Amino acid sequence: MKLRYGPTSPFVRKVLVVACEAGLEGRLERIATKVWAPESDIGKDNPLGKIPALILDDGSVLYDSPVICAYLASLNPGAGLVPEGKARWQALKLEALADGILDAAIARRHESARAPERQEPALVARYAKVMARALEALEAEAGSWDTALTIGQIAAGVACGYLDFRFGHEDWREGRPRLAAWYERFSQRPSMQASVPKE
Ligand SMILES: N[C@@H](CCC(=O)N[C@@H](CS)C(=O)NCC(=O)O)C(=O)O
Repeated sequence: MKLRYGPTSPFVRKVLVVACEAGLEGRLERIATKVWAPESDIGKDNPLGKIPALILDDGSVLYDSPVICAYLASLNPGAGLVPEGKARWQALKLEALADGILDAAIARRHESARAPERQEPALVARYAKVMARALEALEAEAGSWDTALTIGQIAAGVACGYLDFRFGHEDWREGRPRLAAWYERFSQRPSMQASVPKE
């Protein structure tokens, strides 16, 4: 399998952590991809022009990251990353929540990077509010995460890692002691240590 990859993308990182936790990392060949380069060919694999995209051995392509993660998890169901029954929907919902933090954080960075006269402060404030609210939702359940590892926790850990990487000037840990303590442990996992984002 080939992964259209970038070293700073949190969605790619989520896929890498899932692959590692499922014991599949050795089966992923990374293809470095610059999505923002005008000459980028990512569109031939993902019409949405985004990474990650996973090229399977039969040449077919999977995107976006929740689909790729579910696929990788299905190759090793014993790892339980996408559990069965009621726990499945809790795990997938948690993944959606954490991915939503990333969507808002990335949109906020793009908005903040515009020339000051072209920025929409109301939009930046809205993204910041979404991030804060979603972090509160993570804090509310982080105390129960030290049991079985799921795709939801992986996504939550990747979101926390992205905030450290791109929003280090804002302390997401402040007032969120359970999430902070959980992330302290989670970020030590070999899968997380092996995928720390690099500029
Ligand atoms: N929902 C997508 C989001 C992927 C995404 O936004 N990837 C970013 C890199 S972190 C990207 O490729 N952006 C290029 C663009 O938006 O055109 C997923 O989960 O895979």
